[in-house]
Amino acid sequence: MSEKLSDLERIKAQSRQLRGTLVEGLADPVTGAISDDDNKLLKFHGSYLQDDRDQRDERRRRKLEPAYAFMLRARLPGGVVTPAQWLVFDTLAREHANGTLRITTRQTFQWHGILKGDLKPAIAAIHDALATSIAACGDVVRNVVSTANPVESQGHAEAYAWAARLSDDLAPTTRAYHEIWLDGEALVGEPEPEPLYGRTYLPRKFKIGLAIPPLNDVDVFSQDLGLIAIVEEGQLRGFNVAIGGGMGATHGDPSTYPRLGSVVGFVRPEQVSVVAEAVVSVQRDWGNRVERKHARLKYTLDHQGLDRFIAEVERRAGTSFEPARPFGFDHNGDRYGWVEGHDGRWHLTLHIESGRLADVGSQRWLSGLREIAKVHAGDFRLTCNQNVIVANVPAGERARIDTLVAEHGLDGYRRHSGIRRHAVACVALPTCGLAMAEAERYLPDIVTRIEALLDRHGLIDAPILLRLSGCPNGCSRPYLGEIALVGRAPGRYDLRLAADFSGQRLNRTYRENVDESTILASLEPLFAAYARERKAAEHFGDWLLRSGVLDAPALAVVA
Ligand code: SRM
Ligand code: SF4
Repeated sequence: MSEKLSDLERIKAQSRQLRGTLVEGLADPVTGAISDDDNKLLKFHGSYLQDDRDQRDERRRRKLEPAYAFMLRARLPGGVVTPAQWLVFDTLAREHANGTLRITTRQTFQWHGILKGDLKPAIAAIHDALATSIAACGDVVRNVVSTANPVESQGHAEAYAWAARLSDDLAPTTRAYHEIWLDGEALVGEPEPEPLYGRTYLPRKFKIGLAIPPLNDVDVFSQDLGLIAIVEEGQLRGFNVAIGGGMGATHGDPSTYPRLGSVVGFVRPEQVSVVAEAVVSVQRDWGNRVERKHARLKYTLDHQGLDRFIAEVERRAGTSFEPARPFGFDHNGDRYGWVEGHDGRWHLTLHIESGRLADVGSQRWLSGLREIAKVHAGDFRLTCNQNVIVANVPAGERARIDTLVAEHGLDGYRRHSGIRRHAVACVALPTCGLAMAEAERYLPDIVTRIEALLDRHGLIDAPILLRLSGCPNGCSRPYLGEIALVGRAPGRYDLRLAADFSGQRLNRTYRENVDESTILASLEPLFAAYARERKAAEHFGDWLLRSGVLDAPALAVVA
């Protein structure tokens, strides 16, 4: 007897290419919500229903329905945003959402707190700005990420172009998005075919990221499909391909785990599209559609065997991988401040804590970037570390941008400690329905307390990667943090240590299910010893392994 498919497979199959009863549900004035089935389909359109968890108990007591609102996510390949788009997105944040713009760890924007009646105008506004939210969530190829500063050489610009092209090539083709959000003509008869995805799309989400060594700011080994650009003498020669990365896990279930992508070979630029499509299609056909917990590509590879998977990809692509080319990463963070591009234009990376652009006290980050967008003739780049680059600035415009940055309190990057500049936190409470503990809202406090310890040992400027996630799904890619906190329950986290500084080695659990005082008490002696014993330029994670604090070697990519 065959196993029962997951319920989502039924929902997708019956959805008429992602239509479901979304139109009817959105029009229902009795509730601020939509049905569970439609909510699952809505993800494919880049949105889903949440409720404000801070208000749950109070509203339950008052016998009110939860404080429902929608999260909306844009699809912005490579994180590139024009100033005109920025102004539209900013207006959307203030007029239809909760007054904030949230840069995600996949270099796009999320809006939170959109009421049901505002969702359609919000999506239409994104469309009018020549962007989209289709396939920003759901069992499809998501926003394709790429190194955020693709302007150091012609090769960098070409690599970014590949991110944009893959994003387009692998997007769903259903007209449902136009019908539901953009007043397109309603479907009559059978739904149109989806050549790549078919009726049931992929077994699970699928992520593609493109990195240009030595900068691994996209954490290329956490992607289902990672492309490592090989740029020689400024020219893009092709990509090393890494498959099967992923972060998500479930506490207490060893059949789920974070995994680094396996480097399987090199492809030339003209082979990239066909190979990417072959990887996606094999995962479509071989991925687990019974148990969603085991449906990501990483499990398909581990269950089917890497060699067998590669052979099938080569067969479908009609090409063979060449041996991987040498590459080296030295960093997976962002380079703050101004940097000059190959064409004489300048790029300013600003530190946006947890990616949340809001106006709070003297930190008027949302307004500041709006004012910059009004005068900026280049573009913006969102980064996978939740920061923003004001990109392509002529030398003569730098002073004007610097003034606006300072006026709005956006110049923290000049002053922040090493660990604060390298801290990433997922959204977690109050909007994330899966959060077990705080992350984004906890980051300022826990970093301040860790800074006090670092300062005591002369380490305030030491660059240390800190990642906070409110649950083991790992949206801040915590398994790649030199220090990471992974939420277990309110105020309790697993403390994980000893990833490297370039996203090529997973960390491991050092203390399980501990509170803040235990976290700080565990870190203090390690900082003291690191300050005493570290070699020149030795990173904290590497020292932790060399010193034997963590005895077994963590999983690492062999370059
Ligand atoms: Fe994530 C689910 C937020 C990047 C792994 N993630 C969620 C949801 C949608 C919760 C849900 O399903 O109910 C969160 C919405 C919270 C909210 O209120 O906004 C959420 N994920 C985020 C964002 C916004 C975190 C952030 O602080 O920036 C990131 C949005 C990315 C984007 O723009 O597309 C985000 N999520 C990631 C990453 C990092 C990455 O992709 O580089 C990961 C780990 C990499 C990976 O996928 O393996 C990640 N999110 C997950 C998972 C676990 C998937 C798994 O394989 O087990 C879930 C849960 C799920 O899919 O069932 C999840
Ligand atoms: Fe939510 Fe968990 Fe992702 Fe954080 S890691 S945003 S808590 S799903």
